[in-house]
Amino acid sequence: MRKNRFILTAFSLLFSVSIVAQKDAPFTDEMKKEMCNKVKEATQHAWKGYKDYAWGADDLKPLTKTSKTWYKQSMLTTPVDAFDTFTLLGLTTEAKEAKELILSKLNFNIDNDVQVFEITIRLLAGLLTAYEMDGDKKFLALAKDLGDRLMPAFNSKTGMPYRYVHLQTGKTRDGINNPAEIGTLMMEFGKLSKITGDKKYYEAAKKGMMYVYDHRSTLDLVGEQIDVETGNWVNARSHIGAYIDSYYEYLYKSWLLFGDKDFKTAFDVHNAAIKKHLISKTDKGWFMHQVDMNTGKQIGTTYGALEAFYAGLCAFSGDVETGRQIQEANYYMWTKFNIEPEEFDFKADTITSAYYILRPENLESAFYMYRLTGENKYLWQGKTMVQSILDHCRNDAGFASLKNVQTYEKTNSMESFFFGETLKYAYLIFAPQSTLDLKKVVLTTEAHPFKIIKK
Ligand code: DMJ
Repeated sequence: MRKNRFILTAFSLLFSVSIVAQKDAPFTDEMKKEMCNKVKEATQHAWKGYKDYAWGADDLKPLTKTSKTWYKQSMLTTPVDAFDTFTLLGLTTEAKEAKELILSKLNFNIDNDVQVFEITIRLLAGLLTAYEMDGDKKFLALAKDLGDRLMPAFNSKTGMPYRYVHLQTGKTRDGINNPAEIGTLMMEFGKLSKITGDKKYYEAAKKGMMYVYDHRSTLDLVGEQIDVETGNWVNARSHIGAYIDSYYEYLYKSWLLFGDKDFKTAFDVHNAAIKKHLISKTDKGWFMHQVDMNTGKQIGTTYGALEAFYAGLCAFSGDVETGRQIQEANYYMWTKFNIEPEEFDFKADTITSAYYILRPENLESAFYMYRLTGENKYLWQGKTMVQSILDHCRNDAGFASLKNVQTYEKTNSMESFFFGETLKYAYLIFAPQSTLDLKKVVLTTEAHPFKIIKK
C-alpha cells in the first residue's frame, strides 16, 4: 500500500515537473509557423464548406451540409464576419470571394425585426473594418445604411436601446434589455460617427451605455436585466458572464478607441468592484462567481466559456497579475473536460452545460496574456486549445460545435464568430506581432480591428 502511494506520488511529481517543463519549454519560430499554417488551412477548409453548401446564406450547418438563414433574407453573416480574418491571414482568394459576394448581394432592406446587438457586433463591425482595411467605399455605404436602420432602437424614454428593431419600419420590441446588449454598440456606432462625421450615432450609443453606468448599485455593480422604459433593474444577478460581459469590455475599449475619459472613469469604477466582489481564489486558479448587485451576497459558483474573456481584458487594462491567475482557471477549465464546456460549477468541479460552440474567449485571453508577458506558457496553452479544436470539431464540410465536450459528439452548427474571432485569435497568438499592432487598432468584441484615430 505504502509502496503504491510512493509510486503514485513519484509519478504525479514527474507529471507536474513535465507540465512545468513544457510550459517553459522553448516555442521556436518553426513551431509558430507550423501553427499559423494549420490555422490557415483550417480557415480555408471551413470557408470551402460554406461555399459548397451555404453560399449566400448566413451560416453553414456542417453535419447536414445545409445552410441557415437567421431572418427572412440572408445578411451574409459568415462572409462579413470572415472578411477581415481572411485579409489578416493573407488568404487573398478567400477575401476576394467574400468581398464579391458581399458587394453584389448584401441588402438590408429586409422586412424583419433583428437583434440589434448581434447585428451590430457581427455585421456593422465587420463592414466598418472591411472599409478601413480595404478602402472600398461600398463597404461604408452598407455600414451606414445598416446603422441608420438600427438607430430607431435608441428611441426609448431612457435612451437605452430596445433589443429588436424592424429594418424597414423602425418599430422596436423587447424593452427588457441587458448591459451587454446595451453597451456593446459603442465602438461600432462611435466608429460610424468618426468616419461619417455625423455625431448622432456616437451620442445615442453613449447615452444608452452611460445610463447603465449611472444606475449601478452602491457596490458599483450592474445586474443582468434592465427595463429600457422605466430604467428599473429587473434582475439583480451580477457577474462577468452572458448579458453583462462585453459592457465592461466596451467601456475600456471605447476609452482606448476614442480617448473619451468618461469611459475610462466608468471602467475603473466597475473594474475595482469586479475584483472586489466577483473573484473566487482556488488552487486551480481564480474563478469568477455570481453575486447580488445590491448586497454582494454570493448566489452562484458557475464559470464558463464566456467568462474566460475577462483574464485578457483585466491584463490588457493594466492588471497582468490578476489576469494571470484567471487564465490559470481558464486553462484548467479547458483541459479538465477535454475541451471547455459552456459552463461548469467550479466549486463542485462538475459540468452544468456540456456543449462547446466554437467560442473564442479562452484563446482570446491566451493571446492577450502572450502579447503582454511574452511567456511561452501562453503559446503552449494556445497550441493545446487550437489543436483540440482541429482534432475534435472538424468534419468533411467544415467545423462543428460539440454537443458534449466529454464525448466529443458534434452538433449541426458553425457560428460566424468561428471565422471572426476563434480562427483569428488562433492565428494571432502565433503570428508575428506586426500582423496586428495593438497600439494602432482595438479589437471589437467580435475581434474586428478598428483603427485608433483620436480627433
Ligand atoms: C461573440 O459573438 C462575441 O464575442 C460576444 O461578445 C460574445 N459571444 C460571442 C462569442 O462567444
